[in-house]
Amino acid sequence: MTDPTPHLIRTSRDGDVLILTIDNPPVNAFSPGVPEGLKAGLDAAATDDTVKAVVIIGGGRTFIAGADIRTFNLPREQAPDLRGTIAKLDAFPKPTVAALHGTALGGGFELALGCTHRVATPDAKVGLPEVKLGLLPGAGGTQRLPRVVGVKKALDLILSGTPVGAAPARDLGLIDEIVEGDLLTGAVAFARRVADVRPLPRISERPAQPDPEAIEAARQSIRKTHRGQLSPQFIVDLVDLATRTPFNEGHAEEGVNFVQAKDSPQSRGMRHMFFAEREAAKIPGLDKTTPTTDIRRVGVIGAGTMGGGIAMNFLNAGIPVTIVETAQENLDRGLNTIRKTYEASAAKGRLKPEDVQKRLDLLTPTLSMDDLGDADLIIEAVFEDMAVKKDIFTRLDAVAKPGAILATNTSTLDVGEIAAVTSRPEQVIGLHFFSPANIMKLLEIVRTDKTSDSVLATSLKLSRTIGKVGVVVGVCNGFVGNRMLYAYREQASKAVLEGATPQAVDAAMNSLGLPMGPYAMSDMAGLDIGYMARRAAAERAGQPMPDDWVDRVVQLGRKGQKTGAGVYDYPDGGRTPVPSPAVDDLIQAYRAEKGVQPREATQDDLISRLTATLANEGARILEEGIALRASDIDTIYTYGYGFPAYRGGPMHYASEQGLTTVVQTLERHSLEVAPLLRRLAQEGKTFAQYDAERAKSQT
Ligand code: 3H9
Repeated sequence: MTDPTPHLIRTSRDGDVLILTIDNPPVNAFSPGVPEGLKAGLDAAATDDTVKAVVIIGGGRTFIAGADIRTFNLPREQAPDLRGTIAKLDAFPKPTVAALHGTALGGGFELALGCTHRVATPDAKVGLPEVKLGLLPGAGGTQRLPRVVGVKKALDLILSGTPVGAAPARDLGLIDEIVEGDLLTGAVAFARRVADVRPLPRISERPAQPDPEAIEAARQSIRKTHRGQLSPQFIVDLVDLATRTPFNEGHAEEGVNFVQAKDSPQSRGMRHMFFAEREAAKIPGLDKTTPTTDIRRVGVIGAGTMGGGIAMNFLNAGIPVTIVETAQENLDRGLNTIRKTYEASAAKGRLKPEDVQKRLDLLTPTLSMDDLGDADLIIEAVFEDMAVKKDIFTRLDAVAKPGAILATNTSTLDVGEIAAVTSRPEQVIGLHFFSPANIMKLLEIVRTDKTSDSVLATSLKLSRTIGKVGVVVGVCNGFVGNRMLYAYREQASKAVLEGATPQAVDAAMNSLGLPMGPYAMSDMAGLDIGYMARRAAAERAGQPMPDDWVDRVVQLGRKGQKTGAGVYDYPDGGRTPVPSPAVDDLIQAYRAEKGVQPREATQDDLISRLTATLANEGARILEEGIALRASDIDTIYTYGYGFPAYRGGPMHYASEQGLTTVVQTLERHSLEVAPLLRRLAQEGKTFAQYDAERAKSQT
C-alpha cells in the first residue's frame, strides 16, 4: 500500500553517505510527513550496500525544533511517530550522524540522541524544553540523557528546559564534534571517518549511574520551582528509573507518562500559552511591510521605580537612554537604584562585573527635557495625574524631533486625551510596563484611534528587542490587565464582606497557582495605590467613591508592607503576612454595619467566583474590542499578573471549566453576565473557538 502522507524529507547522496534533509519550515517541527520520509530513507539505506553511513540534517534555519505541538490534539493513531522513528535509528546497522544547527530542541534533540553520533555548528543550541509545555521529553530523552551526562546534570537540563550551546554540549559529551565552516560538508566528512566504527556507540546501551542525593534534591526543589505541576514529578521519577531498569523498560514507562502529561489540563494550558504569546504579535490589518523606526536613543521622563526600571530595559539591550527628573536629589536616587540593581545582579553572577559599568555608561541623567531632542522614543513615567501628563506632553511636543514616538506609561488614563495636547497624536502611544519593569515580561501596547501603523509596528518590534511580550490593547480605564484586576479585587472584597476571611481568599488563589492572593499582593504594592486610583476614577466619573472595607483599612494608616501593616500585620519589619486581629474587628464591624450575616465560603467557591469574574470582565473587554483576542487577555494576565501558565490564563481556564458553569457561578453571585460570555455558553463554545472564528472572518 502506498503511504498517502507527502514526505517532508529530501534524500540525496554524497558518495557512500546518504543525506536525509528535513524540509518542514519554519522550524522543521516533527509533523506528519517527517517520520514517513525518515523511515523510508532509513529502510532504503539499510539494505543498500553502497551506503556506509547516514547524515540527518535540517533544511533552512534549524534542525528539528521538536515534536509538532499542534499535533498533540490529534488522536494517537494520527500523531507523527517520533518514538518509532528513533527506535528505527537505534536499531539501524550503520552509523547515523545528526548534523545540528539552529535549535535542536525536544523531540528534535531526542532524535539526535537516537543517532550514533552528533555534530553541530558553533552557534547551535540543544535542549529539552518540554517542561515549559507541561510535558516531559517523551521520545527517550529522560532515559538517554542521564546515560550521557549523569542524573544531576540531566535533571538540571530537563527541569529547567533551558537549551545549552554547542561548546558546553560538547564538553558534556552530548555532541561529538563542532563543525567550523559548512555543516553538511563537515557532517559528511565526519560520517566517513566513523563509517567503519563497530560496535556502534548506542546511548541506549550505556548504563546510567544512580544518584539518590540528586534525585532527592530535585524532588525538594520542584516543590518550590514547579509548585502544583505534574510533569516535573514524572521527570524526576523517570530519570531515577533510568538508573534502575534496562533502557526499554524506562522507555516504555516514559511513553505512558508522556501521554498522561500531554492529556492533562496543565499541558493544554501551557500549549495554549505558547501559541497565544506568538499570536499576540499578529495584528489584523497591520501589514508586515509597515515601515518601522530604528530606536537608537530613548528618553525616559521620571527616575522613580517605574522610570528607572523602564530605562534598564533599554540599557540591557545596548540602547542609550537619557533620563529626566525635576530635582537633582530624585535623579541621584534613581541612578543609585539602577546601579544597585545591576551590582546585585553581578553579585549573583547574572551579569558580568564589567557589564555593570558598560550599561551605566549608556545612561545620561539630566534635569532638562530639552536634552531629549535626539531621542527616537520618549517614555513618560511620572505619577498618574492627567494634568501633569498633559503638561509634559505639551512640552515634549516642542522638544521632540519630528518622527519621534511619544509614549506614556500610564496604567489607567486615556492615552487619546494625552495625545490630543500634541500636534502629532499619530505619534503617541501607551507603553504600559509592569513593576518591576526591568523584570516583568509583559508590555501592554495601548493604541488610540489616531496612533499610526508605523508607531504600532515599531512598538511591537521594540517589545521583542527588549525581551518583552507586547500585547496590543485599546483605551479604557485600566486597559486590559488592571481593568480585570479591579473587577477581581471588587469580588474578593465582596466575598470577604459576605463571610470569607482575607487569608481564605488569598489561600484559595494561591492554591490555584497564583504566587499571591489579592490581599498579599495589594499589601506588597501598597494599599494606598488602589485607593487613590479608585478615588481618582470616582472623581473623574463625578460619583462618590464606592464604600469598601479595604478603603477603611487604608484610612487607618495601614498602607501595606511599607507601613508594617495593611490587610495583614507585618511584625518586626518582616514581609510575611500575619492575620491581623485589628482588621478582623474592622471587617466584623463593617459586616454588622451593612447588616450582613457572614457565611462560610469553600475554597472551590472562592476560586470559581474570582476566576469567573476575571473571564466575565475579559468577555466585556473582548466585546468592546479593547483586546483583539481572548488569547491576548490570557497572555496579559499570565505575564503581568501571575496567573499560572499551566492554567492557560483566565479565558482558557474558564473554557476548561465550561462556559455554562462559569455563567452559573456568576448568576449564583448575582453578577451581571457579559452578553458575549452568555452567548458562547449557549452555543456550547469556548473562547478559543471564538478567537478562531474571528480570525477567519478577518482574513
Ligand atoms: C516535544 O518535542 C515532545 C517530545 O519530547 C515527545 C513527543 C512524543 N511545533 O517561536 P517562533 C511555530 S514538545 C509547532 O516565532 P523563533 C511557532 O508557533 C516540543 N509549531 O520562532 C511559529 O508559528 P507562527 C519541544 C512550532 O525563531 C513559528 O514556528 N520543542 C513549534 O522565535 C516560528 O516560531 C519546543 O518546545 C513546534 N515545536 O523561535 C520548542 N516550534 O509563525 C518550541 C515553533 O505561525 N519552539 N513553532 O506563529 C520554540 O521554542 C521556538 O519556536 C524556537 C524558534 C526556539 C524553535
